[in-house]
Amino acid sequence: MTDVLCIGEAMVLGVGADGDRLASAETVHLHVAGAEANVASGLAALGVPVEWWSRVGRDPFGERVVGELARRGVSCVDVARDADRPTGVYFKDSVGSRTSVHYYRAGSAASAMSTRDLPSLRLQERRLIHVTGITPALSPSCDELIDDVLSAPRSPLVSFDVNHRPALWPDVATAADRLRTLADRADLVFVGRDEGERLWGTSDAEGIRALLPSPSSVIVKDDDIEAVAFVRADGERDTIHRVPALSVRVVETVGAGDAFAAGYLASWLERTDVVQALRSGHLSAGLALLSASDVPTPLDPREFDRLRRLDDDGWK
Ligand code: KDG
Repeated sequence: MTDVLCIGEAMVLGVGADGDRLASAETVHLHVAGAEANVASGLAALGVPVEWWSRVGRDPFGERVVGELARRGVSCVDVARDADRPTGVYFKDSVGSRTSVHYYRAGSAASAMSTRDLPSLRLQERRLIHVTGITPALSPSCDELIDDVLSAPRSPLVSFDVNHRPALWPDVATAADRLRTLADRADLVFVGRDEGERLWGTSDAEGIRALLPSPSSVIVKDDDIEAVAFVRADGERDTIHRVPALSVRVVETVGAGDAFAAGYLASWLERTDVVQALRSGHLSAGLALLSASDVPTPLDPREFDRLRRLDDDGWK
């Protein structure tokens, strides 16, 4: 049993070869992606023992998802196989620097995740559970599952990445209300300034923190500019930490947020200071930006450790 459990749908991802548009590509490369599985992969790459749980179809794509995640070092021991529903699929289509996302996941095996699955997940025996705002949008039973995970009496801490995916919600107002309620029940929240603007009409880091007052940590990301962490120890006021992002030659942006969460959480589990955790987040996100798939280009863990420990001058 691992200390960390990531719960959420993973899919097979298709991308046109050589950046070709899907409308005309003759070759499509297949990868495995899904926000929570991406975080699990990022954690495993940094040496953190981690399990991923979801439901997949009893089909070749389900096999591919589980096989690929296991190859990345993620434990998939209890993943449920569903003979009646397929594994979800999605495609990314890149046109210049813009990427559009096309989902084929309605009615997928993962959309049948429910509170009936909870007993087998042994939440109380974990140190950290990671979930995202994608799962509650997949189906009412998925929403109920995440609600229960966030309401469980806490010995495990729960981290929640807001991950607003407009295509999965009926409208912004529904998403705004639900995602704020769920996020405010987590212990640690990741949210982008752009999401704050879209959902709650504020892109200001302090304003977003004010809307999510309960979590002990709220990390507000501002793309390639910086990340700000609001961290509160019991009963105390927030301490605020800001770390600038790295500038890299971007290949593709999808998955960078998950990589950031993985980097941050890996450091946080080691109880490093907050600045180092933010730097780990940026490093991991930077490596994901260099990759056309949704997960970071691997880096030797010792080199990763050296980079995140650089002093302020070295970091800039
Ligand atoms: O954060 C990246 C994810 O969005 C991607 O891997 C696919 O899980 C996914 C989703 O629902 O968009």
